[in-house]
Amino acid sequence: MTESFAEPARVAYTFCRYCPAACGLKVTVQGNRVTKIVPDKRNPHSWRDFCGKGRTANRLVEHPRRITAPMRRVGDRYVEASWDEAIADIAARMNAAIARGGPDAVGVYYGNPAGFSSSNLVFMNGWLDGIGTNNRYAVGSVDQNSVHVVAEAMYGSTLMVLTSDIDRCDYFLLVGANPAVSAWNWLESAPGGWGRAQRRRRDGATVVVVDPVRTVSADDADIHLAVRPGQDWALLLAMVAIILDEGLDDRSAHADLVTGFPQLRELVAEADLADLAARCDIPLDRIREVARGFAAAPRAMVVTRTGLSLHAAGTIAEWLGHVLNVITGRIDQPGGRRFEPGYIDTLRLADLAGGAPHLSRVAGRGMVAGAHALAELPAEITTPGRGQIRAMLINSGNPVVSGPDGAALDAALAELDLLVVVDFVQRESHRHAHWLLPAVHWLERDDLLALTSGLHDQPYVQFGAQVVRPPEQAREEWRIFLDLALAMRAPLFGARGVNTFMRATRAAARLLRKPGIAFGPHWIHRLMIATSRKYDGKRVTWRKVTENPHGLILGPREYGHFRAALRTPDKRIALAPPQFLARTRELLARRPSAPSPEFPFLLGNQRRRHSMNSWLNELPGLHNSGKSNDIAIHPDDAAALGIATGDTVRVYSPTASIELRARLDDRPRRGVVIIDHGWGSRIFDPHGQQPPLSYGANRNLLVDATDLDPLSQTSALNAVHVNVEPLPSRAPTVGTR
Ligand SMILES: Nc1nc2c(c(=O)[nH]1)N[C@H]1C(S)=C(S)[C@@H](COP(=O)(O)OP(=O)(O)OC[C@H]3O[C@@H](n4cnc5c(=O)[nH]c(N)nc54)[C@H](O)[C@@H]3O)O[C@H]1N2
Ligand SMILES: Nc1nc2c(c(=O)[nH]1)N[C@H]1C(S)=C(S)[C@@H](COP(=O)(O)OP(=O)(O)OC[C@H]3O[C@@H](n4cnc5c(=O)[nH]c(N)nc54)[C@H](O)[C@@H]3O)O[C@H]1N2
Ligand code: SF4
Ligand SMILES: [Mo]
Repeated sequence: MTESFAEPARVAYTFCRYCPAACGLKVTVQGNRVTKIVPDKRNPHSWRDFCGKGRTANRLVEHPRRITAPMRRVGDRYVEASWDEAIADIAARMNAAIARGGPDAVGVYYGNPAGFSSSNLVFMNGWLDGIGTNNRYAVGSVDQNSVHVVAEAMYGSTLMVLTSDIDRCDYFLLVGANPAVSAWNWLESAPGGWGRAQRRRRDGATVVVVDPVRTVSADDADIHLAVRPGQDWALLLAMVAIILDEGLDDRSAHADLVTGFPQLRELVAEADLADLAARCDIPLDRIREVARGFAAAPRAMVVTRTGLSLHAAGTIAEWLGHVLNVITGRIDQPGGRRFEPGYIDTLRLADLAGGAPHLSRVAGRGMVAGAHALAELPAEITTPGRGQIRAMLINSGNPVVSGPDGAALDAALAELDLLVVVDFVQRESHRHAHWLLPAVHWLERDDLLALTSGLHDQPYVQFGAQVVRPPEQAREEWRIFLDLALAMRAPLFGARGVNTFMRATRAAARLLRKPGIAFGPHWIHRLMIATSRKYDGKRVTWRKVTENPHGLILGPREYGHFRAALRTPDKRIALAPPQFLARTRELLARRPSAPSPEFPFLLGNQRRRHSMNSWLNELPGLHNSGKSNDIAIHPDDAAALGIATGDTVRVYSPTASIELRARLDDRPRRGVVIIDHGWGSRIFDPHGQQPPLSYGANRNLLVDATDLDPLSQTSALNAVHVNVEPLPSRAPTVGTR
C-alpha cells in the first residue's frame, strides 16, 4: 500500500531508546513515515539530554540497506525467505547441533540495545532456559560487569545500583566519565545530569574530573586530575588511606551499616602513599587536596564510569569508589548516591532469574550477571569437545567491533555450522551469517520503561507506544524467541506447560479473531503495572500510564530504602570482600611496568556525541564534518615521531595493526593516544551486490582479549600498549572507504 502524503500529519509522544537517558520525543508522522523528531518538552523527567541521535532516529528506520525480510545465505549471496522457512531451518539446525554436542552447542551474544527493549531479554532468556545452554555471552563484559561484581559482593545483588542525587550535591568526584558527551548514564540515568551538575557548580559546588584526557567535561570542572590510564585504583586507594589516616570518615554514618572495616584499615595500612601517587602519576598534594575536599563537603558523591572499568584493575577501582562513598556517609543521603527502588522490584526478579553457577568449558571462569565474557567466545567456538558452540545467535550486537581482538572472533564465527543474526543491517560481526533476521526499531514497537525503573534518578514510568508500523516482515525479538522455542520444543523459561499455554493463547486469538489474546509483551507490561509499587498508598493503573504519553512522575525522590533493599544475609554492606582485598594486594605487589620501547604508548578511547558505540556512524545527518575516526596524539609526542596532523600512521600492538590519520591534540596526557571505538565496522548489502560501506578503523582489533580483569572478566579495552609510526604520504589502507 502506498502512503498518501495528503493524509494530515499527526504527532506522537515517545522516548528514545538509544541510551539510558531515554529522552522524551515529540514525533511528527505523515502516513506511516516519521517526518520530524524534536524533544518532548512536556516530558516531566527525561527530555533534557536530547541529541542528534534521537533527532535522526528515523534515518535508521529508513536505512537504505535495511533488512526487511528474513534472508538466507546461498553460496556467497543472500535470498529472501519466509518466516516459516527461517524458523523451521534454524530450529532444525540448532536441534541437530544439540543432538550432537548437548545444549551448550547453542550459543548467544547479546549487545547493548537488547537492554532497551522491555521484552527482548525476557524472552531470549526464556528460550535459552528452554534449551538449557550455558553459552550466554553479553556486552556487560566490555562495559559494566565491574558494577555487577561490586554490587553483588558489597550489597548482595548484581542489580543493586545507586543513582546520583545531583541537585543537592556539593562535591562531584567523576572518575572515568565524560558526561558532557555521553550523558549522565551507565547503570543509572540522571536526565540532563551534566547541566544539573553545572547548575550546582554555579551555586558553589566543586566538580572534579579524573581522566587521562582533558575532556570537554574537564573544561567545565574545577579540578582535573590527568590520571595514568588504568591506575584509578591507586588514586582512589590513596584517597581512602588519607581519609582514614586523618580521621575524616563519618563513623556515625557507617559504623552500624558495614562489616569489614578493620580489614579495610589493614589493607590501607599496607599501602604507601608515595608509591600510590607514583602509580597514578598525580602529585600527592593534589590527591590530599581532593580527598580532604571530598570528605569535608557537606554532600558529595563519587561517580564512576567506563573509563575506570574497562581496565585490568577496573573492579578494584569501582569498589574503591563505593568505599569512598560509604566511609564518608554518602549512601542513601541527600546529595549522595541514592537507592531508587523503582516501581518494579528488579532485585527480586533478578533473584528469581538466577540460574545455577556455571564455569566456562575452556577458561574455567564463572558467569557475571548470568553471562560469560566475550573474551572467551572465540575459544568456545573453536575448541573441540562436548559443549563446543556450533550454532550461534547474535542479538542486537556487534562484538567484532565493540569487543577485544575482533579478528579472532571474526575467524571463529566463520567456523560455525550456523550463525543467526537479529539486526536492522548486516554489520561487521554479521558477515558470516547464515540467516539475517529483520528487527523492529523502537519507533515501531511498544516498550514500557520498566526493567530499568530503579536506574532512573526519580520514580518514573513511561509507555512508549508504537509510532509507525514496521516493515511487514520485520519481527520483534520476543516473537522470534517464542517461535524458536516452540519449533525446537524447548520449554520456554525451562518450565513445563508454558509452551502449551502459549499455543493455546495463539489458537484462541485466531479463533476469536482477537490478536491481543495471543501471549505477548503486552501481558507482561500489564502484569508489571498491576503488581507495581504503591506511591502514596496508591498503585498506578494501566489506564493512567497509557493516558499519559509524556510520562509520569510517580512520587518524590525518597531516601531510606537502601537498608531494607540490601541483599546481604546480615543486611550490612560488606565493605572489604576478601576477593577484592586479595586482588588489591596482588596489584600492590606488582611493580608498575615501565613503558616498553617497542610499545611506548597507551591507547585510550573517547565517545562522540553523535556515535552510539559501533552504530549510527553511517547515517546521513550525523558526523557530516568527518565520518571517520583518527588518532589523537599529543603534539610533543608527535614531534618526536615526526608526525603532523593529516599524516597517515600505522598503529600497532602485539595483537594487530591498523592505519588511520593523525591529529595533533594537547588534550590527552603525554604518552596516551586516543582512537574512538566503534568505527571500521562494515555495512554490507545483502540485497544487492554493492560494496560494503565503511568509515574509519576498528581500534579494538589492537586489544589483546586475554589481558583482562580477573574479577569482572572485562578486557583492558582502554589501556592497550601500542606504537605509532608515520607512513609514506598516502591514504590509510585499512578500514577506510
Ligand atoms: N575500546 C572500547 N570498546 C568499547 C567501549 C569503550 O569505551 N572502549 N565501550 C563498550 C560499551 S560501554 C558497550 S555498551 C559496547 C557495545 O557493544 P555492542 O552492544 O556489542 O555493540 P553496538 O555497537 O552497541 O551494536 C549494537 C547492534 O545492535 C543493533 N541494534 C540496535 N537496536 C536494535 C534492536 O532494537 N534490535 C536488534 N535486534 N538490533 C538492534 C545495531 O544495529 C548494532 O548492530 O561496546 C564496548 N566497547
Ligand atoms: N554520545 C554517546 N553517548 C553514549 C554512548 C555513545 O556511544 N555515544 N554510549 C552509552 C553507553 S553504552 C555507555 S556505557 C555510557 C558510557 O559513559 P562514559 O563512561 O561517561 O563514556 P565516555 O564518554 O567514553 O567517557 C569515558 C571517559 O573515561 C576516560 N578514560 C579512559 N581511560 C581512563 C582511565 O584509565 N581512567 C580514567 N579515570 N578515565 C579514563 C576517557 O578519556 C573518557 O573521557 O555512555 C552512553 N552514552
Ligand atoms: S541518544 Fe540522545 S536523544 Fe537518545 S536517549 Fe540518548 S541522549 Fe537522549
Ligand atoms: Mo555501554
